[in-house]
This record gives sequence, structure tokens and C-alpha cells, in this order.
Amino acid sequence: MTPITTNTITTRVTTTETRHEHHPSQRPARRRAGLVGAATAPLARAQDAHDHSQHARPAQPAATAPAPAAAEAPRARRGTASGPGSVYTPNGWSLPSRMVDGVREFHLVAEEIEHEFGPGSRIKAWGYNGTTPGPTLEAIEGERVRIYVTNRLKEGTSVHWHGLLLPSGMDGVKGLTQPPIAPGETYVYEFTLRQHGTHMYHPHADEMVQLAMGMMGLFIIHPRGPEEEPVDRDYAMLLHNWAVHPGTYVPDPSVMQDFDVWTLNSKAFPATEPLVARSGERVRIRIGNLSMWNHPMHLHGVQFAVTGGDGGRWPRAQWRNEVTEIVGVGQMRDFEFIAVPGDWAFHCHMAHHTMGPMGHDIPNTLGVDQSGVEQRIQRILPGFMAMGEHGMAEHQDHVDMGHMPGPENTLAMAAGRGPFGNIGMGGMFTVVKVRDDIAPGDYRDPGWYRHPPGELTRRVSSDPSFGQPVRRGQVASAGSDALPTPRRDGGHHNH
Ligand SMILES: [Cu+2]
Repeated sequence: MTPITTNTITTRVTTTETRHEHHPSQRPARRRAGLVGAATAPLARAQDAHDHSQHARPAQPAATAPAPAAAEAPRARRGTASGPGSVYTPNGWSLPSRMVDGVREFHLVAEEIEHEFGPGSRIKAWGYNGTTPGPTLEAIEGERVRIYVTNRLKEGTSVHWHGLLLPSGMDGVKGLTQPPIAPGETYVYEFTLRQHGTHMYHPHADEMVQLAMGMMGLFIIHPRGPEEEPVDRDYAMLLHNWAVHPGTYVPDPSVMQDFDVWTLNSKAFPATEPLVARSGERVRIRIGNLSMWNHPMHLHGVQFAVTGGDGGRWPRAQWRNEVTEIVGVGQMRDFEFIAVPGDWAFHCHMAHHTMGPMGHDIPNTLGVDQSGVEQRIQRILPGFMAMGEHGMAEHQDHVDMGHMPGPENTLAMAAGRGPFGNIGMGGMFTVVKVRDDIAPGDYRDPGWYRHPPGELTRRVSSDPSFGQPVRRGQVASAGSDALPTPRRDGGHHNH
């Protein structure tokens, strides 16, 4: 098995991982069975194996003694030894679960954590089980789940299971359906999963603060049987925004619009893991949005089908092809596509959401010669940086040259180095990397794409007067080949 190198939190795991190790020759059978649907049989095996291990332990009355989470430390990244496990959460992980008397048990811990958006930017955040987003919970439609929630914060919390169909009393709304889980307390939620699809969990107590601090997670419910069109790679991510003022270490929950850091699974590009696939594989990207903005998520290179939303996977007839899809606040959307070779940008199309920390109320100095002005302003306003004369892309060049170190604990505003120089983007940006030679189940970063001959743009001149382009207000010096004029005679052009 090939080790995952991109995530230090977790490592490879046994049972469920084994299901992903296929020789290419086995792929047709796997496709028929369905990656997720195939969970039924292997999962049964996993449960059997796991239930045996339960015999060794003294029976524990569930209502009073939650299973010790340490028994299954976070060694799983993708799925668990006892879980369905087919979702890959980039920069994240799936929470191991255990089967107790036929009920799938999880244990979430709400707590303060250290979090890094990317090199050079660390914060005090709140999350679950040591991370933001909290670990992905994975289960199968029809299962009964029991979820312990221990509160190690210094204020009350609750967990709302966003989008799940469940009894009102399990809905996790502080004050409405339960008292707050006080600091030090553990509550238990238990319900039967009556649906499948992409869902989320988050507090419904002091939401403004607790969400702003990073408390959120994905809750993926796999269908009971095979999916109509099984996917080969099943990625999941949460969109979020953070107000971490330059030089500070704690997100500011009072900010409503002008956020500094925009993240995919709480990481800002270039710290976002690439989404890796093999050419021809069917890829799904599940996206949930717990930020304060809607995000038009845009994928290059393919038309993806939007195949699901808050109500789970849509019927085939409802799928539609898009290249950009708005994932609204509180919504979930599933994108699916067949991978084609290349390095393809995947990002939010709100231009400011693919930037790092920046002020938004800056004077517009585009086209203004600012020689000497910046230094003079800096005498009264240390750290001041004007917008560039020729655009913002100058920013990272300044940083690279050491002219502009930026405030303490702050990411570069436009970061990320590619094979052709600075990418000039940050925030909600990652790269879908598709290659012909990636083994099924290998999620390691393959490096940059090697473009086949003739398939890469290139410089043909450095002279601004090159060629004779037609420009408005100037006499065209060369004739042009006219496009065929549309016929208006009723479409008899083939006669
Ligand atoms: Cu956005």
C-alpha cells in the first residue's frame, strides 16, 4: 500500500483501505458492484470482525459510559477500520466508529485547538477532536447511530445534525430542543439514518461565535445499495471564512462581511491538498457551506454534473451540467465529472475569496505613479501598503523580494507558486490533478502536469506591435476571413 504523505494527522488503515486497493483488471467488477454499494458486503465483514473484538470488553451500558475514543485513535484518514469509509476529506479525516449492539457509535469532543491555515498563519480555533473542520462522520443509510458529544469548551454548546431527518429532540438546538451541553458534560444523540447524501454538523448554541471559531464537520451517509453510477473518488469539503486580523491569533466573530481568510476544509491555498484522480475516473466533490457568503465554485477543464444537494443524490433526470455552481450558505452540493488529464484549477469565483488577508477599504491607485508615497505614509501608518500601480500581482513579488514581509502571523495575500511562477491566488483555491498513471486509491500529490507537445501556450513575440490585430478606431490593415453569414431562409442550407 502506498502511504499518504499529505496529512500528518492520520495514516493508512487496514480493513476499509484494503477495499480500495485494486488492480486495474479488477476495476470493471468494482464498478459493477459500486464503490459505495460494495460497502454492504465488506462492511458486514468489518462489523463481524469488530463485533468479535467487542466480546473481549466488558459490556458497557451505553447511556452512561461512552466508548473510550482512545481505543480507536485517529489513525484513519479515509474511513475507519469499522466504518463504511469511502469518502476522502482533503486536509481532514474520518472519525473511527465502533459497532455496539448493532448501533454505530461516534464520540465527538468540542474543544479549543491550534490550527494552521497554511505556513505562517496559526490561530486558536475551536473544533472537534483536535481539528477544524471536525472529523467527517460516515455511516450507511438505515443504520442507527449513537453520537456522544463531550464539551471541553468554556461555554455551553450543542450539535445540530444539519439536513438529517430525525426526531425533534435529537435536533440539537440549544434552548429549543435541549439545554446547552455545559463545559465538562457529555450528551448523547441517537437516531436512525433515514436518508443518504452529503450533510453537515455544527453547533446551534452561540452560533455566531462557535461557527466563526471553526466548529463544523461533514456527515456523509452512504446509500444502502450500490449507487446507480458509482464514483471512483469521493472528495468532501467544507467552505468557510475567518476574520483573523493581521497580527492576531483569534478569529473575530463580530465580522459579518469583510473576512480575511477563505478556506477549503479550513486550509487556504497553497496549503489546500490537491484533488488527485486517474484519467477516466468518475470523481465526486461534495461541498458544504458553513461560511457567511455564497460561493460560486468553479471547476476548469470539464463540465461537471450537479448530482445532489441538501436532499441527497438527485434522480438522474435532475442532473445538470455546469462549470460554476453556487453553493449557498447552509447548502450542500455534489459535483461529479469524468477526470481528464491536466492540472485544473478549482476555486470560488468571487475574486476576493481566492485572496489571502487584505484590507478591502484601500484607495484605488491603479495607474497612479506612487513613487515615494508609500514610504511617506508608512511614517505615520507603519505597515501601510498601497494597491500596486499596475495591479495587485505586484504584491507577492514584493513579498518574495523581501521588500514587504507583511504583518506577523499573516499569509501572503496572493500566494502559491506553480511551475510557471506565482499563481497569485490563495484562499478557496485548489488544483484537480489528473494523470494517466495514478493507481486507484493513490491520493498523493503527483507534482505538476507535464503537457504533451503542442498542448501548451507559448510566447511568440515580445514586441507590443506584433502582428496586425484589428482594433476599434483603427484602420484594419489586413482582410479577415468572414464567418459564414447565418442563413435566414428557413434552414434549407443543406438542399
Ligand atoms: Cu467565495
